[in-house]
Amino acid sequence: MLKVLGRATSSNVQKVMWVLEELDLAYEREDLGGAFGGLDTPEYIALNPNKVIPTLIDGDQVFWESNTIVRYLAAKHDDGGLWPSDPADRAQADKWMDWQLSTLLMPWINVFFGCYRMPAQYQDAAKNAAAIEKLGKIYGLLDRHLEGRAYVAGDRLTIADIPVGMSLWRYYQMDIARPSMPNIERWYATLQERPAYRNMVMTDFSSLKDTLKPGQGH
Ligand SMILES: N[C@@H](CCC(=O)N[C@@H](CS)C(=O)NCC(=O)O)C(=O)O
Repeated sequence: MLKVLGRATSSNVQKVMWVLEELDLAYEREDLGGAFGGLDTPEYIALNPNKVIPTLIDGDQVFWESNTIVRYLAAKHDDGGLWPSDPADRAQADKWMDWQLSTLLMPWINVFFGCYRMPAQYQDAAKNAAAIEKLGKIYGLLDRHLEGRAYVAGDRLTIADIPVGMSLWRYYQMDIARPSMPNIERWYATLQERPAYRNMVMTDFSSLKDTLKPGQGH
């Protein structure tokens, strides 16, 4: 059976869990990382030398990097569905997964860590305001892309929706200023109707609040 190593509150674990549930695959998950610890053991480092989560074990194969795991599960279990078969369609989807890592991730982390995980008394208001504005502009690019599109890479859910879609739940839960983004809001509403998204992404992450110390995070 597929085995996922990583706590359910991890945003990167959530991408994997969303796909597993979306495809109705049998799996087990073990809590590791965060307050659970366990990433520094020789056993875990042998599986994932980066000492981060998630790690996926499928028989004698071990995978890490959440977007890679999303691609692997989609390619193996949903060719033509979550995994676009046509190379051009697949590259169009793939680019939004790379965009999440290369462009969206750090601004998203700066806001999530700066405004939510850092206790209020240590927050830097000016830095947070700049980070929130920057993140809104980056999401604006995705909002313009979604004009006339039901999903990120066309008319159905694909791998393209998973990393960026995952990021929205926390973005819209935080008490921050957000620009009006009608296309993202429409798409986000459709994601929220999916049981897999509701069960795996729209979950309580309050255990992460106020968990950083000054100097951590940015
Ligand atoms: N690029 C990696 C990043 C993994 C990562 O940074 N995971 C975080 C959780 S979201 C982690 O392991 N943090 C340490 C911890 O949870 O203890 C991926 O996408 O899988």
